[in-house]
Amino acid sequence: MPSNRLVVVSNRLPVIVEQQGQSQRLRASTGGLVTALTPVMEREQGLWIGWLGYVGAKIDPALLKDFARDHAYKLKPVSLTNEDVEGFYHGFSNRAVWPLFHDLIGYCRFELEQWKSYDDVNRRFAKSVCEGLRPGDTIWIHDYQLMMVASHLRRMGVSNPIMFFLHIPFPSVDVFRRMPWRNELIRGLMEFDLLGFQTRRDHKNFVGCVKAMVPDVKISRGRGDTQIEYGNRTVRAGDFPISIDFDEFADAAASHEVAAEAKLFHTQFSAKKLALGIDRLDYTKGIPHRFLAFERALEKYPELRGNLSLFQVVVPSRTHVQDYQDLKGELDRLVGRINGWFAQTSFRTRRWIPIHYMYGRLDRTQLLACYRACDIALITPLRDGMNLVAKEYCASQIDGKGVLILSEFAGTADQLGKGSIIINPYDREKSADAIHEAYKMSLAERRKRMKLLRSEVRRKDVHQWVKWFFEAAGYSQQADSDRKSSLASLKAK
Ligand code: GDG
Repeated sequence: MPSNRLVVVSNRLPVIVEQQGQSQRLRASTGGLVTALTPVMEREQGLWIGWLGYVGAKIDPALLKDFARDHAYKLKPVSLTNEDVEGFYHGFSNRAVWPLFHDLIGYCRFELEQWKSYDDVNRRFAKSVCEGLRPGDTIWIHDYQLMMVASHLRRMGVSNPIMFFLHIPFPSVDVFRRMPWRNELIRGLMEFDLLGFQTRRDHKNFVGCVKAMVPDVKISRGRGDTQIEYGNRTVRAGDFPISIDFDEFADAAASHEVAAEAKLFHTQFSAKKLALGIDRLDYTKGIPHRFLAFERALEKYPELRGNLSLFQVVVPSRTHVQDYQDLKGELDRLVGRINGWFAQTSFRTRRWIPIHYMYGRLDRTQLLACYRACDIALITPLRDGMNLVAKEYCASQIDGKGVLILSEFAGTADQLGKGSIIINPYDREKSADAIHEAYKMSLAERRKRMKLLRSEVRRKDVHQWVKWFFEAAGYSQQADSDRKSSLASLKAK
């Protein structure tokens, strides 16, 4: 075991428990954080602490043992009650922090009981970290559900290095001030040693909030990071845009299996070209705005009718929350209206359907096939920390023919602004023009742009992200030779 063990803490563990009659099975889950951290945890043989995602029956300990053997790192579940899930998760995390940090103040509900539940669950996560913590361990806490964990750890006497990475945006001081417990939160964040944000803007917003709300701090800018002297400690903040495993996506997209699926996929549509949208069901992703822009493009540019379809996958998410149920209803209505209208006006191209809408989840081969087969990707969130789908689309475009339309409010736009067509998702007219521009773009121009995009994603992949973050944290990763020998000894056991 490495002496400087990495302890990752996130709301959810990277697995889903499947109940099969009396027995249980662990399946690796998907999503931004898991995709990014799994290779790191395997390499570091770390410990991952989090919630299993369900209330009730306990997990079979043998399953956790098997997991550690097969994956070279360990899982430690934190249990939550129904009240915790309601107050901490559906409540404060998803009805206060999530909309506020995405600048969507109208969706915020601030409830004292939910804040108390959030703080209490954060304390219990901290307690779970403390049990079995070793002096050399480095703790890395992830995301907006766990912003108070460091302050509880410090109260419990933990002096180990504690790092934090925020996967969603950090709002400006004017927005953050709306939070009734803003002082508690900002001071809670000041108990981390290093805070990582997705973009420069998020990093600057955080520093702006500290300046405005925390008295007696001394702030100085270092090379790329900010140092904040706070009491007898120095807190550092920086920006580290998260990424994907480029080679893994590119290699998998080139496989025979994906190529065959991509070919089959395209033949199922009568349209010459396909635009793709893939999002979790979330009001931050701007899906209704996208549908309206697509509708406007079809109205304004008749040549698109019969020739371009939008394939939109919406992955069910937070379905307990009323705002998400409302969004689902709105999407159903919009698709029905747009498809119904164009079926009436395009009698001769009846086989053509403007929006193919799937409410569900694709398996990995299907996901990669979509990335390969679709001529245009519409990544148009109202606000997004980063958006890994944009990077995955580029990595999977091994023929280099696709066009990326990207919202200026996605964190990815900082890096991929050059090769993509940048839009403001609130501007329906210009978004419609962008769809038309992407549709008629020459092959040479598409190839030139996609080459640029792919080289940017390749250069700054997830391994680079981890390296930058660890360098800033002063955490030394296991050397490759140590890693291979310990993996070999693990497998031999
Ligand atoms: C948060 C932040 C930030 C999606 N549909 C399917 C599927 N996915 C996978 C994608 C991708 C992941 O889920 C989605 O990642 P995003 O980054 O786009 O979005 P969030 O889930 O909101 O993630 C975000 C991220 O954290 C990382 O820091 O970028 O801004 O909000 O990996 O591939 N996977 C499969 N089928 C699907 O239908 N198999």
